[in-house]
Amino acid sequence: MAWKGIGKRLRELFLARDFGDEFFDELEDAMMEADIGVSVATESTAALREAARKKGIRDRGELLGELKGILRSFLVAREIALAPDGLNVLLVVGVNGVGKTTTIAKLAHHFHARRGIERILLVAGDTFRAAAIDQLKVLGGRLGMPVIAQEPGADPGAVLFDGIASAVARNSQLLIADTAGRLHNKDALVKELAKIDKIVRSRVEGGSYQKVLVLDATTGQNSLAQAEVFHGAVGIDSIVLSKCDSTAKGGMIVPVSRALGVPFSYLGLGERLEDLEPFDPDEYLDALFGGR
Ligand SMILES: Nc1nc2c(ncn2[C@@H]2O[C@H](COP(=O)(O)OP(=O)(O)OP(=O)(O)O)[C@@H](O)[C@H]2O)c(=O)[nH]1
Ligand SMILES: [Mg+2]
Repeated sequence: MAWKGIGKRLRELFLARDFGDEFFDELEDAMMEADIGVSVATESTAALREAARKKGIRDRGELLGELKGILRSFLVAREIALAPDGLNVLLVVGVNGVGKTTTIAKLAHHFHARRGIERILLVAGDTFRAAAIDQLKVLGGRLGMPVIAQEPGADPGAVLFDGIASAVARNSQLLIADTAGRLHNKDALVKELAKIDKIVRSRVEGGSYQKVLVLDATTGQNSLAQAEVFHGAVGIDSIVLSKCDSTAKGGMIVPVSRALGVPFSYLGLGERLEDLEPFDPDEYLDALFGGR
């Protein structure tokens, strides 16, 4: 993880000898600058100030530990769990360009290489662009996994329907489906997702059905608005944050986690199949604050 910009400023801040008003104001500023958002920055600074006063904290290590503890309480982290029997379906959603298709390939690789899942099938539910279908086919070829697809412009609900039937026929353990991130407008996107969701729900028996939202770390605080739209439309079970290898500040994990209460499961750290890591909240806070 290479969160830029905040570690240095916060480290310098925590070198201060005097934890007065100026320190707390600057801390709040630094957190906002790191994309933590106004409400979490304000609230956690106030809680820290109160804790420092009550406990008489004068040591910067202790103060930093206290702040990490406050932020840690907002974070939800959990890897995606699969049912041992039956078909598990992951529907991957998110706005265009965030890294959905790349993340699908990384997830498929993760479940195969690290979690011992043998029979994985990919479904090209983004029928909006021909290139999206081709991209998934290429990735499927590289992974040695079947890809169920129809023609561009096909009804994504029908593609999912076929995909699930095919997965059941092949006794697949895991199906990962792509979806379009861009439609004519937001309402069309939400409507289509709701329709796909209904079809998948009615077809999944046993196993599990989970919706995975991909957010792009470089999007910053706007991620929260995106997450709320998707969570409101279909309900999100798990989040993957892509492009954490970029110059992103990374702070948005805190307000998104807190607002949705949905776990962050993995971080995307590059474009290769192996570039996916489980989200570790303590490691994340250490990286965000530049360690102790
Ligand atoms: N550096 C970096 N680049 C990434 C990562 N994940 C995805 N990308 C790149 O981001 C771009 C978009 O990725 P896609 O997977 O095509 O994104 P998408 O959400 O499927 O896009 P649409 O299908 O157009 O909605 C590609 O150039 C990817 O290689 C990541 O973790 N790190
Ligand atoms: Mg795509």
